[in-house]
Amino acid sequence: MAEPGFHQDTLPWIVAGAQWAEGLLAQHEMMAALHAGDHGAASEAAARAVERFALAGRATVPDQRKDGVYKEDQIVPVVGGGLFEAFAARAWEVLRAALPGDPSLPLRGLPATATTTLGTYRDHAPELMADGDLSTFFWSDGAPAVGDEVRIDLEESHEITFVRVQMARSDDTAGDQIQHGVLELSADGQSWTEAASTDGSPLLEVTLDAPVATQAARLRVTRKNEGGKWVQVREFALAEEPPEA
Ligand SMILES: [Ca+2]
Repeated sequence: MAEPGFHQDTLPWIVAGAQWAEGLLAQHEMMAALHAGDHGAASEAAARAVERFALAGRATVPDQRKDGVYKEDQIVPVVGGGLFEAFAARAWEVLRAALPGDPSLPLRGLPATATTTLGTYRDHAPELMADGDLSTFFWSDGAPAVGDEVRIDLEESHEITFVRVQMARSDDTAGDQIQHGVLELSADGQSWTEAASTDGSPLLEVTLDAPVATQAARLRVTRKNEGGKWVQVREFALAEEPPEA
């Protein structure tokens, strides 16, 4: 393409597409190694896939704002129309079946039911917050009001030490999310104790000092979103142990 401006404008998507491809190829190697019974090679390939997917998930597209202010690195380049995420999620489940303790596996929260006071946009149903799949997400059909919440109820009470809420489309780029909220835990689903609050990041991760008997958790809106942003939640997970670093 003999058009330098076009190349420059599309470069973030070209680079992200290449990183996705490298990650998916590493997952392919991972599955081939599992098939051959070589767990060491599978684990090594899985770690490489995690690295490439993390690179592909970075915000590398600049944003020319309505106010005319140009900002670098504001938007995650979306490539593959969600198919790459779907393939990656399925490949991780193949690894989980063979090597459930592999550190590259995405954290899977304790079995839970997800609900919300918010309306649902299209088929982005609340249960997609707790299906262990980062490629699926709940999406509200409007901006949240003060007091709205997303909530999960565990199938049974657990002593938990770790909570992770993954909002918007990536862990490191703000988007549709609860901008101002408190994370609350409950032993009985009735009375609540504050455990943390949001800091503007789409990723809310909390490691508790000591295990807390928990039946339910919710992220409750305390102030309106700026810009009338809606809410996306890819996963809302509780775990007894934090994932390995
Ligand atoms: Ca999900």
